[in-house]
Formats: sequence, C-alpha cells, structure tokens
Amino acid sequence: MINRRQLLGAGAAGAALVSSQAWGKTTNMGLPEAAQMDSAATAITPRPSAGPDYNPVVTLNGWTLPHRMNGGVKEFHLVAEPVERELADGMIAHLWGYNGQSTGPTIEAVEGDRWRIYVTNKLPEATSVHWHGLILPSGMDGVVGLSHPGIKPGKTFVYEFDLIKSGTFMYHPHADEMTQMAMGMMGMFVVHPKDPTFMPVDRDFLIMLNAFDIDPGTYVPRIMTMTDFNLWTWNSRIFPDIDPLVVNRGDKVRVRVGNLTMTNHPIHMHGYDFKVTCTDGGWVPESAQWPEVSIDIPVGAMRAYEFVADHLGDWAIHCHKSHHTMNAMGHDVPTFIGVNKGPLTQKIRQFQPEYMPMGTAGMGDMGKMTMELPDNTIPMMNGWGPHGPLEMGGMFSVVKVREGIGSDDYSDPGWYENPPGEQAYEWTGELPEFATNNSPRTILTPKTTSKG
Ligand SMILES: [Cu+2]
Repeated sequence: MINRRQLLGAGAAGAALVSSQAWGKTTNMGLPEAAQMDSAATAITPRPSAGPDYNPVVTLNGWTLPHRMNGGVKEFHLVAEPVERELADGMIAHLWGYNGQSTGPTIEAVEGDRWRIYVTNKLPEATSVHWHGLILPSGMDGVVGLSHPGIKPGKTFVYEFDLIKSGTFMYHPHADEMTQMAMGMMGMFVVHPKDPTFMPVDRDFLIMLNAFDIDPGTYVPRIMTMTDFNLWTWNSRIFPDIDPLVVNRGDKVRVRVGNLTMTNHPIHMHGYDFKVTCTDGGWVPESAQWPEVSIDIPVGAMRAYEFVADHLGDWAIHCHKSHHTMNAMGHDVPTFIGVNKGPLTQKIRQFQPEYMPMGTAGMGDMGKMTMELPDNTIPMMNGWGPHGPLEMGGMFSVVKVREGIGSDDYSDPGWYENPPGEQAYEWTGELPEFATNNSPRTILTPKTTSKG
C-alpha cells in the first residue's frame, strides 16, 4: 500500500506526489517504486503510524522520500535524473537531481534501522551517492573508484547498512562532483533518535544551502563557476518563493541547515537568540552550547540550532552575506553613488527613451523597479512585504510566529500586524537636537557622578 504519510503529506500541502502504482507487501517485493515529486511546494509528513515514533522534519519547498518495510529492512528508491526545478515563480532551471526535484528528497529513518536504498542512474554519466556524516561500512561510502565502481547510466546499485547514529546528515554524488553538485544533486538525511524523548522539538525545519550560476535568460547552470555564483538558494529555491517557517508561539523549534555550496554562509535570524544543538558530527552536549544570533555554516557541514518561539512577529532569517540575499545580478557594475547622471540621462534618452539611470542613490530602488528582463529571469530583489518592497532575494525567508497555529499547520498566516505602539513610525514634529562628530578620534564619555 502507499504509506499513509505519503498520501497525507502530498495532500496536506497541495503538492502532487506522482505515484503510478501502489506498493503491495505481497504482490511486489521487487524494486521499490520510485516516488516522484512534480512540485516545489513544502510537503508536510505526518508522524509515523507504525514503528518507532518521531517528529518528521519539514523540508522547506521539499519533501520526504517514501519508504516501505521489507522483512524488517526500511527500503527506499532514489533515482538520479535530469529535472526541471522551479527556482521561483517565473524561473525554471534545468538541473540534475533526484526523483523529479533538486534538491533531492529528504531521507528520514530512525536510529537502529537497517536500511537499504536502490539508486538508479538516469543521468548521461556515471554517478554514486556518498552518505555524508553517517557511520557506515567503507564499501558503502559512495566514493567512485574508492568505495565501489561508478553507477553507469541505466544501472541500479544498492546501498545497505545499519543506521547506528542519530543526527542530521547529507547525501550527494562523489562522482564528477564538480559537475553533479553544480547541477543540483544533493539532499539531506535525517536519522531520528530511537528514544523519542531525546532532544524533542515541536517543529523541525530543514534547509539545504545551495547555489547556481545561471545566466539571465538561460536554463542550465554554468558548471565551471568556482565562487561567483549568481543564484543563492535554499533547497534550490530563491526568495520571495522560499516558504516561511510557520511556528506556533511557545513551540520548541529546530532549524537544521546544511551547506553544499562553495562558500560559508552566516545564517542570521532576527528576534531571537539560539543555540547550536547538533552538527553533522552529532549532538552537542548542553554544557558545550552557547547563545548566538548568527551561525556560520561552513562548506560541507551542517549546523542545527534550537530556540523557544516566545516572540510573536515576522522575523527575517537570512544569510548575512549581503550578496547572497540577491537574485541574479552582475558583479561588474560600476558604482554610481554621488554621481549626477541627470545631463547624461537626457543625452542617452535621445537614443534610448526607456533608459533608466540606476545606482546614484544606492540600489534600493531596484526593489520596486519594473525593468524588462530576459525570459526565465526574475528581478534581483523582488520580495514585497506589508510595507513595501523588501529589497531582498536569494537566501532569505521569514519566521512567522503566531498564537494558535495548529501543530500540523504550516500554511502561511499572512503578515504580522504589529500591536499599537510596537512599530516604528514617521516623526513629523520638531526634530530634537542631535550630536555630530567629524573626528576619527576616540571620544571618551565622562563618567556620570550622581544618579539623576
Ligand atoms: Cu550566504
């Protein structure tokens, strides 16, 4: 039978899990069916109805790979193949991924499980899957030529071992890695603790940081790019089309962030401080945790952090590298701040009437500009909030903390309405005196001697 979580998961978020035939315990114990996903909507996986209990993760704009039980072994089927991924409304990328999407589906299992995964290669070149961070037999490690021969096009390999450690891991090819990862082949692997009372949370979000270099107007990433990527994505998705992290007030929340890009990403969340509780090496003991508001996610690493959602509101969560909260942009544009382009604009408009001068007062106006763009390209910062353009793109989303959100509800509650007295406002009265300083010297503030 199609497992219940698969059906519910597909229905709950309106995502379509394309499934051609039901799995039969008695009728078909051959190759497990390869589930396919044709949507970039967040699919919510309900708690398991059989086996050890755990709280499934929520992969933003992603889904969890269904499995079946076969004689006590948890079986999955991963298909490496060319996919079309909607990076945002109005932009499709032609990528390589797994089971219809990039990033690949999240794999979820439980500590102590024996698991088996069939990996079918529908790519034009050999591949493999490396299980990043898992403790496993050497021959199951997925390094082509070292662990096993490459999985040639059209072939299926099986990986099988015991999951002896809980935590957050990743998977990706270890075969022509530069190409295959630049094309979007990666996913996350969560092994839940056997003991459901160990480090429990109410909401458990999952983000894979990835990046592409896709020229405006084109569809296929440039695979030779080393650092100057132009699309910084979470689960192969860019803001404003990364789903919000919807949270009920008082929830204990975990956010697991993996990084398979070519650079580090300082992930910053507003409104809260939080503690790193897990890396891809394992759980962090409480005595070793300290508070942070930004955590750097190194290349090829995972950091999970936790907080209690006490503060209502809409809180930005983003990479703190400001170029990573932009969509496709050129990096060789000259700086025009302070330049008077007025006379020049008039001259250019004689030949090109639609010419728009940009950048003389900063680039913020780009957020509301409507320029003609090549096909299949979205503006570099086009998210809109309740008070105007957010002037953000790329690696950005919003943590939405509200009262009375149901435990299975991840639907967008809309924008937060700030209570009276809790929102910055324009001052139109007389301006108070303000201090100014034109010296680069350290100015000591005199100590106050008496309490006023
Ligand atoms: Cu970044």
